[in-house]
This record gives sequence, C-alpha cells and structure tokens, in this order.
Amino acid sequence: MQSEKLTLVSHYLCPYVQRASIVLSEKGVAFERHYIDLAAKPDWFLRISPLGKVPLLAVPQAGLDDAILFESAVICEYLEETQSGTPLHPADPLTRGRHRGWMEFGSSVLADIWVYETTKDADQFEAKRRALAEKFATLEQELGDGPYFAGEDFSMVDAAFAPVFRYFELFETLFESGMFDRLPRLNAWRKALAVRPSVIDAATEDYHERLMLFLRRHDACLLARGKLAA
Ligand SMILES: N[C@@H](CCC(=O)N[C@@H](CS)C(=O)NCC(=O)O)C(=O)O
Repeated sequence: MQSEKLTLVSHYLCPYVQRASIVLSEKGVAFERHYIDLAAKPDWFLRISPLGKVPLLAVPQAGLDDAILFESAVICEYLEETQSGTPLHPADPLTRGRHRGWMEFGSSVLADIWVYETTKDADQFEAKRRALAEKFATLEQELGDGPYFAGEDFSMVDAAFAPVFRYFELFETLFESGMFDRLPRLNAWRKALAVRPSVIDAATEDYHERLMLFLRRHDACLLARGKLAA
C-alpha cells in the first residue's frame, strides 16, 4: 500500500476507528478513510493487520510501502507526538498517566458494550447492563464542571468516550436502561461530546441505520427487550 496521505483503514461501526478519526480531526490533519468489510476481510488487509483488526493507520513513506500502525491507543499517541495543533494530553506526567488509565477504562466499557449489544442471553444482558451502570457511576465521580472530561479542554479521554456514548443515542431509544439516571455530570458530558464537530465527523450519517441492522443481524436481546418495552 502506497498512500499520499495518512489513511485510516476503517469499519463503519468501529468505535476504535472513531477514536483515531476524532484525534485526526482535532489535530486538523487531512487524511483518507478506507472502509473494509470485517465479515470478508480483504487479503491485502490481512497481510498488513497483525491482529486482523481495524483501525490501522497507513503512514506514507517516500518511495516505499506505507508504514502501518495498529491499535487505536498507539495511533492516537503517535498523532499526539507527530502532529502540531492543540495537545490532547495534559503536560503533567502524572495527570497524563491518569488520562491514559481512563482511556483504558473506556476500552473496558467498549468490551462490555460488545456483549450488551450482541448477547441473546437475558441474564448476560442484565449483568452487562449493571456493569455498564456501575462504570458510568464511577465516571460520574471523576467528572468536574465540564464541559469535557478534564474541564474546558477537549482531551484524549474525550476522544475515547465519544464513541461509547454514540451507541447509547440509539440504544436508549430502544430500551430505557436506567444507566444514565441520576448522573447529571455524565449526561452533560455526553451532550457536549455529541455536538463536537470532530465527534460528528467520526461516523457516517447513516451510522444509526447501520447499527440497527447490526442489532437485527445478531437478533440481540437489546432489540427484543426494546420490542417488549414498546
Ligand atoms: N484494541 C483494539 C481493538 C480494535 C477492534 O476490536 N476492532 C474491531 C472492530 S471495532 C475489529 O477489527 N474486529 C475484527 C476482528 O476481531 O476480527 C484497538 O484499540 O484498536
């Protein structure tokens, strides 16, 4: 693969891709997106993706094949180190370390969401609903006056959580989970992230239709609970 610009190898629904896209946009970097079908991974993709996962960032190298970065956190850190624009990590090493920890916390929330949105097992669904509610309550304790995770400035932690909250824009219309009850700071944070241009641009306009199709294909409990509640 020889690209002219940074290229983000993507999937329409992948939250980790959205993280990288948000950071690229926040840094004002011109980049291309290349969407692939994860249900039928192309050979060229399997050759360059060690884990067979998106996102990948293809970094042009004069006269050579692109250098490939994999893992969203690594891609975000690389962009932070190489691109000008407002830093998205705090300057203080201790605070930066704490932010990295919260990004990992965001990844654990995404792992819970994967089960929550795909399971057909009602007990597992309820266990994940509780796990997510507990994690959101933990986050509520960590938040200040906002509008973002660390106050006035948008940070990597915001980029990590915006794709988390995007899921619930649809999920909560299907099934009122109660997860966001009595969490005023978290709800204000969700709202602030949802209108940020970099966050809006990280997914296509038909994201919710695609997500709905995904839920139907999995015959997910979330959808059945929604139907029962309707
Ligand atoms: N830890 C990885 C997770 C990436 C990931 O799980 N990507 C999913 C799509 S959201 C994927 O490519 N799955 C394909 C597969 O596992 O076969 C990251 O942060 O980049």
